Amino acid sequence: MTNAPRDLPSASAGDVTELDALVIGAGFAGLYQLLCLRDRLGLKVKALEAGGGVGGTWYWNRYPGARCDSESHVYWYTFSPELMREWEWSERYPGQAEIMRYLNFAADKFDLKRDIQFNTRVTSAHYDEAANRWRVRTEQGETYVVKFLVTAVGCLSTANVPNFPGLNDFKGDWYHTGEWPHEGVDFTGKRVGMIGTGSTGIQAAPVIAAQAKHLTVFQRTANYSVPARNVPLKPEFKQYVKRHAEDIRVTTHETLNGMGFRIEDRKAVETSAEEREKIYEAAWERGGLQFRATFQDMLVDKAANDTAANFIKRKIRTIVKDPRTAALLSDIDHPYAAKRPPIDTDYFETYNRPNVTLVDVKTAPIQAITPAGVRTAEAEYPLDIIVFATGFDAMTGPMLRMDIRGRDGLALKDVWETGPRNYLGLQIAGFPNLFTITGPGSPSVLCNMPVAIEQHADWITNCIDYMRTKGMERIEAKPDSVEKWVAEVNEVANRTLLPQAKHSWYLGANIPGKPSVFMPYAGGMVRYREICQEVAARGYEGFDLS
Ligand code: N01
Repeated sequence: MTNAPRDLPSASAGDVTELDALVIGAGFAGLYQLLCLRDRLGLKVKALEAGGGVGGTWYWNRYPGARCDSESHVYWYTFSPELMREWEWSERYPGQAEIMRYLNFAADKFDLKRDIQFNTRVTSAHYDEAANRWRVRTEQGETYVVKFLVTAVGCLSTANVPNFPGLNDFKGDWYHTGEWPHEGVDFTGKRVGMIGTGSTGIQAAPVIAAQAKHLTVFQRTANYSVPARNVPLKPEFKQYVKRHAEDIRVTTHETLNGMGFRIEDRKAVETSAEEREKIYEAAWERGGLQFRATFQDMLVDKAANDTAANFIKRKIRTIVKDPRTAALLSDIDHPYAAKRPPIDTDYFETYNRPNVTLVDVKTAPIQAITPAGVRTAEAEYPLDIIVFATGFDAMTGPMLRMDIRGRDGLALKDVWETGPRNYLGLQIAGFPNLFTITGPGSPSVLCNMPVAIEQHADWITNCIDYMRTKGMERIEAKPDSVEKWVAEVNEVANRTLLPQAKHSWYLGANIPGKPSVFMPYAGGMVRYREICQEVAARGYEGFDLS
């Protein structure tokens, strides 16, 4: 690393600070982008972060049971062999607290915190065409004037609390999992209600149930889940990871979703029922997202997918003892993995506890939060604590909650009124010099995130470096490149079963009024990386450079 500039002063209300570049966010993406621009390019750059520390998603999502579903040996930065040698994960899947330790370790190792301003939420970013600068304002009233603006705001950072009438009158306490109190929540002796059975609810329920007097889970859409089979890592495996860190990195660049395992070449529909059962059984025992990789036709052929779906439904009915609860949990309306597939520790087993009740809010929806608890169309459930595991305004939400305006005052919320529109998921026409990391239109949430993040941050860094070398000041996606890319994103999604999960946040369907558009690029990380490389090699084809 070279060219680290001097310490930058921190700004206060009314201050105007001029920089080469500004990064919004200090999670996995923001930290690495800051490092690239500061230490590789020697730019005058800062990151602004709404949280009180680094971590992004992991800073906010401290709910009980919060753990990553990528295995730890692929859930880290790979840009620094030294960092890979120095860090050692303790479990198969890293938990929230350990990920926070890791990100702090990385931030300290590369001395990043001195260029991050914490507790600083960006409210607006307006492009001034005459000056070719972005004017970025914060909640505290500071202004940053910068040439390049990079959003590293995460895909799942805008908490969705459904607009139930009466929430303000609830006499107990309520929390959204994505904005969990740092001091934790004591469930001892409490009647807890949890709304939502996505990845979060599925992780939280067993941990809450173990402590609470009673847990009532309000389920609208039943969900698949496969055991994670988390374990402490053995010393031999830790040694293996150290010795093979580079090979593992290469593998994550060769696999469809940036994971450490490959999708099997066989087809479920061409495998005998007996053989399939053995394969699924072995995958169930091994645990984790690898279940999805057992057959190559699982996400493209409904008949193939049905074989996996039926296997999991049978498992649920075997595990859950009460037949009515088992029926509700296994009445799943979408193909397996068409929604983000959760992995769990004792989720279905939790329903065998005497202190856990499942309430179906599909047939009898939640009508209101009352002072005493939750009222559905059928009954009222008295509660001391309500946990909203109700997800996020995903992918576009974090961008649209800032007032972003491009050339001629063009508002991003208008450009994206019918769904996100960009080129390569990296740039929006009409918004020069604004880069977005792992937003819509890129593999992002369909990929192991650190892999997607490093690819984006490296591409952006190389692009800015190229512009500097060529003496160029401005880069902007061409409108026709955006048209073609949006069509490509739709087309590749439609070749899969993914758009068939109608309630999925991939489609924005969880937010009332949000346009129903499949947001991430489903063509796979390998193909996406190639496209981005080709575009760069052809002098940033599809962009206007001036
Ligand atoms: O959110 P979700 P999440 N009334 O949107 C329900 C990542 N993640 O926080 O399906 C009643 O998936 C909603 O019901 P329905 C991962 O990418 C990763 O769980 O809309 N219910 C659903 O059950 C994941 O996909 C990890 O019918 C309502 C739930 O709330 C993403 O984050 C761990 C409702 C929301 O599920 C989001 O997961 C955790 C209403 N009005 C999260 N509104 C790991 O790495 C919503 N729901 C392991």
